[in-house]
Amino acid sequence: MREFIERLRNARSVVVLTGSGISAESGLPTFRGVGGLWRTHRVEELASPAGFARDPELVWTWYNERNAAHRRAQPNAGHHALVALETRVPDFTLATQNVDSLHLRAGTRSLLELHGSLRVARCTRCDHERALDEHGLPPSEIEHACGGLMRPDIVWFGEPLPQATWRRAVEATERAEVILVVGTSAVVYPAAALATRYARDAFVAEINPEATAISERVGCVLRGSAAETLPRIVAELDGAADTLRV
Ligand code: BV8
Repeated sequence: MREFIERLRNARSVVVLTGSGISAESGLPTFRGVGGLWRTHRVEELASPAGFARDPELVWTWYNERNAAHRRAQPNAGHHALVALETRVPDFTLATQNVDSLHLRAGTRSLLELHGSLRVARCTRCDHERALDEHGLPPSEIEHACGGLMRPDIVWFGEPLPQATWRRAVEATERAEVILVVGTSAVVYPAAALATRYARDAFVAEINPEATAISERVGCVLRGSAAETLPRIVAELDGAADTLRV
């Protein structure tokens, strides 16, 4: 832990990669939590072009429920600690896999939403976009006038990440001296590669109450929750915290 704090204190370039675990303490279920199921459906099936083509209404029911939960949720101390960290690091980038907009609402400025967000629906045919409010998209509006279907503006399994966003994430990672991985099981690619393949000679630390697919490969594992651990890291940076347990 001490080495991590020292490296973070002296780092010019820092990348933080977050997953759904950072929003757990905002009351949002993690992506594979509850056995990776929503009702009787596997989340990987619903979050795919084939799942949407098979039953667009079912997929919108799932996303409308998640979208409403996102709007009810508040950013937690972990999201706010990353906003504080951003003010202390000259070259800071937060790459999130989450589509819940909580980093944006917390005030993170240098944010890359690798998998998009639920703020917008987009037509599969003409790319017409419309903003989504807390009610999401009613079934009657799934069919667009052009004959296409309105879909959530997010990245599904089997779809490429937005090129420019991904490129910026890789470039930030390749120049980073410290990479902090928070609240992800690190099984989804290419996002997880930011903490391994693209991490070059960065010092990688992980915050997670459980072991993940990359725990054996990182320089420092902080077994704990995001909402507890991140504020203590910022306090330690400011020289205020007592020594952090490993
Ligand atoms: C693509 C949006 C190619 C939708 C999501 C190798 C290389 C490239 C691709 C692949 C590859 N191997 C496999 C693939 C295919 C696939 C993939 O990775 N599959 C996995 C399942 C094996 N990848 C893709 O399909 C990607 N596309 O590669 O395209 C291509 C290229 C060119 C042309 C055509 C195609 C697209 C992947 C994006 C999918 N969309 N989200 C939606 O949200 O509905 S991914 C989804 O998973 C979410 O974004 C989620 O954030 C993300 C990662 O999951 P986690 O966040 O980690 O959630 P999980 O529940 O797993 O873990 C939560 C963690 O939090 C746990 O560790 C837990 O312990 C921890 N935790 C709990 N409480 C707390 C906590 N941590 C801290 N504090 C707490 N309190």
